[in-house]
Amino acid sequence: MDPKQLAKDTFEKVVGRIAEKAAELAEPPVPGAPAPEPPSLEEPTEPRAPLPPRPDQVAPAVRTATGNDVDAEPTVRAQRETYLTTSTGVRLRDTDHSLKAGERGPTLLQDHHLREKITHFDHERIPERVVHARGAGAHGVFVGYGTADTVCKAAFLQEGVETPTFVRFSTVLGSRGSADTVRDTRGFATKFYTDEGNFDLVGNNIPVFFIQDGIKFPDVVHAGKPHPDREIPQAQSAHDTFWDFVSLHTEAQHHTMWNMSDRGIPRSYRTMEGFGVHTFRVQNAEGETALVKFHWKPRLGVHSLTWEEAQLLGGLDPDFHRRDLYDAIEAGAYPAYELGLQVFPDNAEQVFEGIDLLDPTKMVPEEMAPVQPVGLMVLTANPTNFFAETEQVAFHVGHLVPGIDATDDPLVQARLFSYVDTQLSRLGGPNFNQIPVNRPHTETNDMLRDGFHQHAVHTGVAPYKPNSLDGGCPFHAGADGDLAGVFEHLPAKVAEGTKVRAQPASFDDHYSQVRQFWLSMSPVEQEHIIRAYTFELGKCYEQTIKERQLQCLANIDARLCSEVATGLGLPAPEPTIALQEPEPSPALSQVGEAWPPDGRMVGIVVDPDGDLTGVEEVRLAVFGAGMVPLLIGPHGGTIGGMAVQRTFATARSVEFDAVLLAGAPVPAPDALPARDAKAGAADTAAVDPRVVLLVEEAYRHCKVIGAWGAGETVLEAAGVTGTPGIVRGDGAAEVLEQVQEQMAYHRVWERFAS
Ligand code: HDE
Repeated sequence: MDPKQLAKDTFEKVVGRIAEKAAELAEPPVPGAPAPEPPSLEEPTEPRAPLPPRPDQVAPAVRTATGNDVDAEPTVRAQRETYLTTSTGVRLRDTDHSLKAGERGPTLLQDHHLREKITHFDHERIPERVVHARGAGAHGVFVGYGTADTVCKAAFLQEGVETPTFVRFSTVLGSRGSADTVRDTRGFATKFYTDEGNFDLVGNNIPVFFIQDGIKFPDVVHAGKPHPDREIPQAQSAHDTFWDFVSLHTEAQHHTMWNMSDRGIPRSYRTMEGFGVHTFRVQNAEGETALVKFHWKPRLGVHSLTWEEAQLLGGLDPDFHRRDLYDAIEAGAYPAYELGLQVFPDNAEQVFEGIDLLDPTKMVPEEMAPVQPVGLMVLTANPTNFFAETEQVAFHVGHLVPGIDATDDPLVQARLFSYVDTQLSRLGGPNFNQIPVNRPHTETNDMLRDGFHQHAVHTGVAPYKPNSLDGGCPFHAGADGDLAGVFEHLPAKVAEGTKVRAQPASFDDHYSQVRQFWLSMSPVEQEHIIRAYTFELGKCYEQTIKERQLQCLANIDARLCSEVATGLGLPAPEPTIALQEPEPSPALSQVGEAWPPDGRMVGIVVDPDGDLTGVEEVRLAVFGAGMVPLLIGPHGGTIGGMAVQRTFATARSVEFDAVLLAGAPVPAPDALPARDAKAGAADTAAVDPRVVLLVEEAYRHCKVIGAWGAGETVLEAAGVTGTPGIVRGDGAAEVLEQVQEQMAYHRVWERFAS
């Protein structure tokens, strides 16, 4: 069947099932909807059972520590008792006063409840991930198309097989509390709970990496993290140690170029590609092997923020990407990604068309090896508890299933060691695979015993092999001749050689693909890259580092180098290598294609005295088109019976993909500069100045703006008349239709100054 049709059918099948559940809801699922039972104003006097998870949430499946299926709802693990107890289930009468020797006397050591409460609190934090500390997770389902059968026998890729998944998106450099929209690489890690055991695809949103050998990972991370003396800057690459390293260690230049491009500031986790980066070896049912690279293609296309949006969001909504992911799922706009494979022959050299497949600083352009779709993942539910799921999920590149194996890429080889090692200290012992979110959905029999937080209650006496006391169990899988579902490393010839600390000569080319990326960008994207380098290097203190990086840019492209040099006030050096002229790869550019509007955020400015019928009409139409309407009014509560999601005080243009103007609201009572800095010229303005600012910014950030009736006067007040991406019309429906058409291109690209 045609892959496009397969993708459509799969998406509709999964989403249709959820839609049936959502139909049971009384209200459309606007993000931020109140809990099913509103809290009482007074402190409650009667106990009631804890509320169930919200409709958009699920918890990990209920499995025993050894992977056995338990026929129970995930809430069975939640606390149910309505009266306060100790952690050992003893009911308590008072948790507000410690036990003292007299009302004014000293606290007694005997007070177990006090000590239990405080001790547990003291240990609530675990070490954050050394990289990728900041993340957001979601549950999903993956459906195989069966198209991978010719190269890979993994069961989860077979046609129609549904596999539960858990995904964690992350930034790399920042601490747990850092902002989401910083310029950085993003992690895209997926755990597939397959029928053959867990498969983890622990990838990034950039197809190449900074280093070719895992032994350099601590170096690149130390360089990117805050300076060790003052611990600044947080979650940024715009500082001396980062540029010091990448300008000396020039194999990092390719990844750095991707970081400086719009890929470094994604609009949303929903509009991000994912890449397995390394080449993997796969095997089909006939035993034939091939080399592959994994790709995730977002259904909504690749889309990024502008740098100004990213910076504003860092202050206005540091949780922007998290919120966007949760809100989209809550609103029923389920993020979806197609899994694809680039397939290469498994030849002895492990080279494809001159590209060394073991060098993780190189990619294979899609024009040379098309990405072949093999399945679709839809993210269907938010986690119920951040810590239990998103924080405790433990990925590992070594979690492989039959038919998929790692290659000798020296980066993945080091990763195979690192992930277990880091979980040991992060999750406090070796039993982290027993944590609910990590438990496989297959039964385990691993002979691993004891250790901190052992949840399994093993029977038998012989967790060793060979044994006779437990009847020789567990038997080696396949001992009965049935090799189905048995994992074996795939046979691969190892080149004979001497023990060396060295790398192949093919790893020495650090620039040709960087230049190819640069040449593949549209003029707008090239402008963004020039500005990004100029900003980042402009934040460095050391002149030498800037000069050294300019030398690297000269080895990529003369114009790029000279424009950045001008911004830095430095001379542009000549290249030290002969520049190659690679074929551009159009697939690398984000500009030019049209994408479905699903889940895009549409801000609707409402004037209480304006066209409320039009607002109601357009709100439902936005929902109907799979987008999320957010009403922006002069005050909270409701207007014309419709809930207001944002006020002029709380809204900022950066969170919307398009803005609709349903009226021209006069300055609201709180449009006072002393209360809201955005309300600059309130005393003289005819329209609330915060609405004018919203429109000015939406215009500057090249978003589509639609207006009808009195709304058109706001366009005039903001001075944004008659240019591309401004839609005017007689009524709401007509305007929305055109707005939606233009939103398909993500931005009004023509509006960017060339
Ligand atoms: Fe990771 N990486 N990494 N990495 N990585 C970790 O594991 C490491 C690399 C990636 O959401 C750590 O559990 C080494 C490439 C993601 O939980 C740690 C090397 C790619 C995540 C670790 C690499 C990644 C991590 C930190 C060089 C893209 C977040 C906490 C050999 C293909 C997973 C943890 C999550 C996390 C080590 C390079 C992706 C320390 C040694 C290349 C998405 O084990």
